[in-house]
Amino acid sequence: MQGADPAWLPDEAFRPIGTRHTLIRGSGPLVDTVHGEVAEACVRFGGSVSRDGTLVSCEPYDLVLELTGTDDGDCGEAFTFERGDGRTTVTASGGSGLLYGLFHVVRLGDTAFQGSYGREEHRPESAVRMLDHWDNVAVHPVMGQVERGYAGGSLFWEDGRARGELLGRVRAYGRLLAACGINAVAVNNVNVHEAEARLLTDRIREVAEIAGALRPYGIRTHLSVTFAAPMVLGGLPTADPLDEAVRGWWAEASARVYAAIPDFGGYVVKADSEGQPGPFAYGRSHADGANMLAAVLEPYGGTVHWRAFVYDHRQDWRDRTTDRARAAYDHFTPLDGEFADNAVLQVKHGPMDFQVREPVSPLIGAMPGTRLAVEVQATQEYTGQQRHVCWLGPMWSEVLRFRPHDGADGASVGELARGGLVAVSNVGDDPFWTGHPLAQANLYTFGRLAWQPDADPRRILDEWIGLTFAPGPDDTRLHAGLRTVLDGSWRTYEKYTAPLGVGWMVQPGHHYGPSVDGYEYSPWGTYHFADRDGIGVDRSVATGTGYAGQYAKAWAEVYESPETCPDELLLFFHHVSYGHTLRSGKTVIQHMYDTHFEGVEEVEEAREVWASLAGLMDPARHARVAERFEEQLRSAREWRDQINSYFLRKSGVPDAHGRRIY
Ligand code: GCW
Repeated sequence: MQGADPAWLPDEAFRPIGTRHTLIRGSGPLVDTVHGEVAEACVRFGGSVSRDGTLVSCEPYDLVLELTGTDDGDCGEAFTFERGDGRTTVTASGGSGLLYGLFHVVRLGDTAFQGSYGREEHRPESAVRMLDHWDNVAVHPVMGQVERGYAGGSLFWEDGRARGELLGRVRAYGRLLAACGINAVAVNNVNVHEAEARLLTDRIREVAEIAGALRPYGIRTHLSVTFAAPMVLGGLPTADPLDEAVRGWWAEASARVYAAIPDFGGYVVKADSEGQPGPFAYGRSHADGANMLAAVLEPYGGTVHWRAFVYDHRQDWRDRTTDRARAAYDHFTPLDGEFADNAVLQVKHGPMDFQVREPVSPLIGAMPGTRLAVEVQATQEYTGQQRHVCWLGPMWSEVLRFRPHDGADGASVGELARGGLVAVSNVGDDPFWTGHPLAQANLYTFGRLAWQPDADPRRILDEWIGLTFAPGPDDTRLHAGLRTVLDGSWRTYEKYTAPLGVGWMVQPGHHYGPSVDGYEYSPWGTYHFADRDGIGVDRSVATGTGYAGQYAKAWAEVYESPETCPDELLLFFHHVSYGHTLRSGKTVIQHMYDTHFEGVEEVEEAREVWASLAGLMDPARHARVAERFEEQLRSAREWRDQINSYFLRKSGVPDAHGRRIY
């Protein structure tokens, strides 16, 4: 798309294919997409492409892309890859598989055409690899066009309408997503306001247009709906999920949705959460609510993604017995086994809300009879809002590799997420897609980890760098520089913002910048309990909220005691004195001072490294990041000085190194 950054699909990435001779066998819509990609590369670079053996060149083919089944737009996402006798061959039984195979060849570049490879089989670990857009159709008075969006306006919606004129951009988005393995997109915010509610009914045509732009890249479209739809759209007196008229209304609405979008993916529902309507109002359970929607979607092969983000957002900060971290587990584990097969319970990866550091949600692994999807946040609400560099690959990878059950043999989170992996999208109508150009790495990494949750995130980062920064004379220096800037950036961010598992020390409302007590006396259940002696939340079973006991035995024991709890989560699980000695040997307060100074130093260094890369890439991209580094550094210093000053004043303990604290 003209004007938009090519991200990880620059023209150059297609040179190895575009200079060669390719044969494509099979037919169908996704095979057409594959053919279009190869043909365009050949026009650009002088190679050739034939279909179904119609030889246009007597030269042998370098690449054969062959569909062995039918391209009916359904599943079939696996592909094989091999190379022998000077020919590279990709086969797939479904159109999506062939498309993923093509992008595999793109990622390998010239090496796909060198040497020989035995037959490799590639298939995604997780069948649903989804992005949720928190995009509003009408500009919301507080949240704007995109809730928690840091990349400009919405790709899909503008001022109350679908962006018809920009559907080319949506198609380009679908192409980028397919190239990293994503196959589902929910196109509107889970907080469903008035205009957005109507997408389900009289505005379904607009959703169908978006679906039409994403379909050629194997992406199914999903919609967030309000649980109160039968009332707000259908004029019924109730939205009780067990009421026949309510069920009938949903069945009819869904029939019309599928008439407009035959491959529609299903509904995403945020119910009884932060003020959204839900089944509680009728004395019904979340399983009742989810199953009613699952039943109406079932005949069409649709899925309901039911979010588990249910907690009391009006709690009294004086009440120390209520612990928000417990909420999802307490609400949902009693319902295990009750959810329909096509009802997926979508769980945030941590028990709170996408903080810089949280333990893995104890719900994951505690509901063996339920299909769970795990949700992460690519949009950087609490991780620098795409003004700070913060590559989240290592965090997500830690979560996905975590084994909730006792013993090393238990399944990992990646394996337990049978209902798929979901990220809140970080994309908007910004020319770089993600505001901060380096935030593209988060989107790419999510897709690749969703495909293979145990993949090494650093290899994915290298892959992203290799694709995005087209070959140049000084590649090694450029790539090394990019790796330095990105690799440790999440830990750097953690250092200056969120010590030892304390979250929420952010400005209320918009969540950018420090405010140590911003959420301390609020109704949101988000406290650090710092006083003159110590800090942290006692979530032990023995003396605290009992949250640690929600984990399987081995982890419950680890988290129960400050002696065994990992340092990085100490203050999430325990209230300790400032003089408490960490496993690292430092005191809590000295750790706080040190990490805040280090964090800022690391930003200064990264900024220098970035400056040294000028001239090695597109100047606009370099300039955009350089400008964001200025803000990151300013903000990191502010964090350092506010956090250090606050805790020096609270504790009265001076910095062992006598550095300047205010
Ligand atoms: O992180 C919080 C955000 C809300 C969001 C909510 C959710 C869409 O601050 O903006 O609402 O989570 O996940 O539903």
